[in-house]
Amino acid sequence: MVGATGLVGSTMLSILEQRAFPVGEVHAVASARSVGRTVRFQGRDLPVQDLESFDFSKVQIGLFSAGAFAGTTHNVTVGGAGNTFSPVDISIAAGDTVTWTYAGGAAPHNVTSDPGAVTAFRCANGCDGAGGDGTPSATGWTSTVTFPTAGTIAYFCEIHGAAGGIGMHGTVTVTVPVDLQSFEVD
Ligand SMILES: [Cu+2]
Repeated sequence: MVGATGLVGSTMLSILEQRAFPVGEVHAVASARSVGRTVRFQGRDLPVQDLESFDFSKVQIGLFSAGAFAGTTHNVTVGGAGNTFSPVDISIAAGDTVTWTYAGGAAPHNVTSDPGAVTAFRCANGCDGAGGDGTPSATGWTSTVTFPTAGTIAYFCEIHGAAGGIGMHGTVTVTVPVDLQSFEVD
């Protein structure tokens, strides 16, 4: 059971218990930050094992609750060297977040997703529709967006760029974690 300490993972374990699913051995697997915890199953405390080092060759059935993993934060510098984003293109895993930081200066900047983006945003001093204001600002700002869905999201600064990769622009490529895509058992 991968994601065993999350709400979905623990519920899946409860259902296996209730239905008396025939299992020889259950392994509770989660991200490294959950190692040291235990998960209760059929009256026993299962130690949580680290996903990174877990040997899947010893299991016959794998159940995944990938949403149980908290995302990683990726940083993009805004306007660090001219009217650019750095790095221009980043690849992240679904559920990760991107934080854009502008130190402030002469030029106002913001980040706006291209029309039709799978995850839409318009951010500077916070994000529109989320208690903030995405209007380009020359005063230093930091904004964070979470990307739950796989896809490529192009974005731009409304002052120095435009949709379609013009001028001051960047992309966020969101993929499902490779570890989960490639999992298979004998
Ligand atoms: Cu700009």
